[in-house]
Amino acid sequence: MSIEKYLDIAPEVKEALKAGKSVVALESTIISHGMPYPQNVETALNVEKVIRDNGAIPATIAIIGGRLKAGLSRDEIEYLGKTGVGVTKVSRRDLPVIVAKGMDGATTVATTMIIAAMAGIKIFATGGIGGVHRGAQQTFDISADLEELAMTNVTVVCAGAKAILDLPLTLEYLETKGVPVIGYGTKELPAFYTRTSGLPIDYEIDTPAELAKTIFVKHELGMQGGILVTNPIPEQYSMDPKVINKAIDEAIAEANAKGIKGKETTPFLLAKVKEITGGDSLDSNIQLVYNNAALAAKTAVELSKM
Ligand code: PSU
Ligand code: MN
Repeated sequence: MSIEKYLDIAPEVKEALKAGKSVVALESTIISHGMPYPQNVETALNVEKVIRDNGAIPATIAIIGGRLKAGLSRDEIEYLGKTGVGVTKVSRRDLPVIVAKGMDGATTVATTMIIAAMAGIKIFATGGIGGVHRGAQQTFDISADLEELAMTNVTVVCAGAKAILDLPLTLEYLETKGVPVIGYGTKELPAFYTRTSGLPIDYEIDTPAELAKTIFVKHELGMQGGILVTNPIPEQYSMDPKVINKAIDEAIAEANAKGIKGKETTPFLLAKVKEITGGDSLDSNIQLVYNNAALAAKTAVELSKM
């Protein structure tokens, strides 16, 4: 069986891959569940442009009518953004069911990595990853994104993780799973809305060429699994840590009071934080995605030279 039985690679993406040119994958849960309409669609289209401006071809990933898609049309992006949480959020465990049923799905970091790897795309840019939730000692709520980073050969460029998660435990988990965590221009884990969580990470890399070399070496060594690149939000868009941490604490208290669980937790917290900060957090969120897309594209360009 050829994977094309299930996977549609957009012609432009296919051509770039065939020619050994640089391609950057993008996720779709960030469009449907991570941001409100119409900013989500606007951001999804702009982020593709940022990737082009930096010399690579974008491939936004989703599931449409049961087809795995690497590269979406404008209409498909518009549809996912407008439908929002009405589209199924698809992580690893959901993927085969949604395909078998011929349904639509927005792909999380985990599922975007799976489909990117099937298509032969090595780098993926997003905002924040899922991780170990606060209170996971009781709830066992650990995002499938972390397991995926342990096994699937795709480099994920993010702005760290939101403090809706237990960041120290998220780093411990990644260490156990053997996932290299790299700070781009920093030795401290960025906390999404702010440039640092104060938590040390082992490796700092300062150029796209050096990042590409690390990806290349890992591949040549035949080591399975991803690499997590954490790229701090640009200074001018970073938020006041007091403001954002208070909003996050309130959001978590409300989620607990309402008994929010499972796959609803992350989207609930994202929406609540945005509501409490009156949209400021959304602006920061959008800007850091552009910043990650630019870095992923530059790294993909360097990687294509190797
Ligand atoms: N964190 C964010 N923004 C997001 C997500 C996480 O700051 O949009 C989305 C991503 O798609 C991520 C998913 O893969 O939530 C994680 O969900 P869960 O915690 O249910 O695994
Ligand atoms: Mn979860």
